[in-house]
Amino acid sequence: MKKIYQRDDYNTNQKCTWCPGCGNFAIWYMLKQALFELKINPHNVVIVYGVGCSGNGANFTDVYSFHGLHGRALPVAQGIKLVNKNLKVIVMAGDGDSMGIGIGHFIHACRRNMDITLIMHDNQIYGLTTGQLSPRSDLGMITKTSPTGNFETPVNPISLAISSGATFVARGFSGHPRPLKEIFKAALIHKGFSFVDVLQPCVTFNKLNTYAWYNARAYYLQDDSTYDVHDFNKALSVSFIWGQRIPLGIFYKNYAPTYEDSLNIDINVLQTMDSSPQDISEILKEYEV
Ligand SMILES: Cc1ncc(C[n+]2csc(CCOP(=O)(O)OP(=O)(O)O)c2C)c(N)n1
Ligand code: SF4
Ligand SMILES: [Mg+2]
Repeated sequence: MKKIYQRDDYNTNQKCTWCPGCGNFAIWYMLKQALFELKINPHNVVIVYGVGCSGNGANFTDVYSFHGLHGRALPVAQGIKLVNKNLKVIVMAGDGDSMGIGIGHFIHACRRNMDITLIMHDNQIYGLTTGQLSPRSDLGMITKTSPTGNFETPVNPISLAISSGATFVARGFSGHPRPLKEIFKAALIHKGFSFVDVLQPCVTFNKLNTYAWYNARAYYLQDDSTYDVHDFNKALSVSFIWGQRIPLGIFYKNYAPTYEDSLNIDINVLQTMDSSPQDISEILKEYEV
């Protein structure tokens, strides 16, 4: 008999270790809720995690999981998707992971357009390593590694994603869980690479970008009925708004063929390739001097 999945089927029996009040809770809860509402069952989902506080979600979420290296979750996810076209492949990674060490992978994932969703836990700081500057930290921010205030221009993930060719680009806020869930659902059903930048307060180490700070600035692009998500130039221009006002919602959406569809190879061949250790001694002999 076909199993009917319930909300709790997406949970393991492990207790969450995030600090009380952390914005990660809403991201975790709303992603599970979005999957449940879309009837994407746990056994059809793979989440690849980077190393960071967000990565600890691997312990609490009962879907197929791969806890990758810091900055390397996207390439792992792409490999999984390439040979398992029918799985829903999601990446959960921090702002340090995605915009620092992994920024090269981010740009290539955007332009490659594989059918993967990247959810970036954007707390504008390195949380797991206890509060160092991240490439997303605002100018002037005082952290352990910027005692006189940050003087490096922050990376703008939205404009980078749009200009690098991502076909779905959105921003949510973990202080607004219901709209966040709708954004997740739109990202998950999008065919192609979808990127969701989630503003996620780190209540322990980021005392600047708090729930109140975001709440005072956030507004939704979709509140303007004339906003056209297919307008590339408009999306790029609003992506630069940050400061007194912070736009949320879907910035840009478009259709382009996915990498895996364009590649047009028989995936069954890849799945049956012999991956056991091979004897390469004969090949190595060719390089002997
Ligand atoms: C290759 C590598 N470099 C550095 C580290 C140390 N490290 C672990 S998590 C982290 C940053 C975490 O920040 P972020 O990605 O924003 O995640 P958060 O903890 O804020 O969710 C770093 C530098 C590592 N684990 N591996
Ligand atoms: S350190 Fe920050 S990001 Fe990490 S669990 Fe605590 S509040 Fe959340
Ligand atoms: Mg972070």
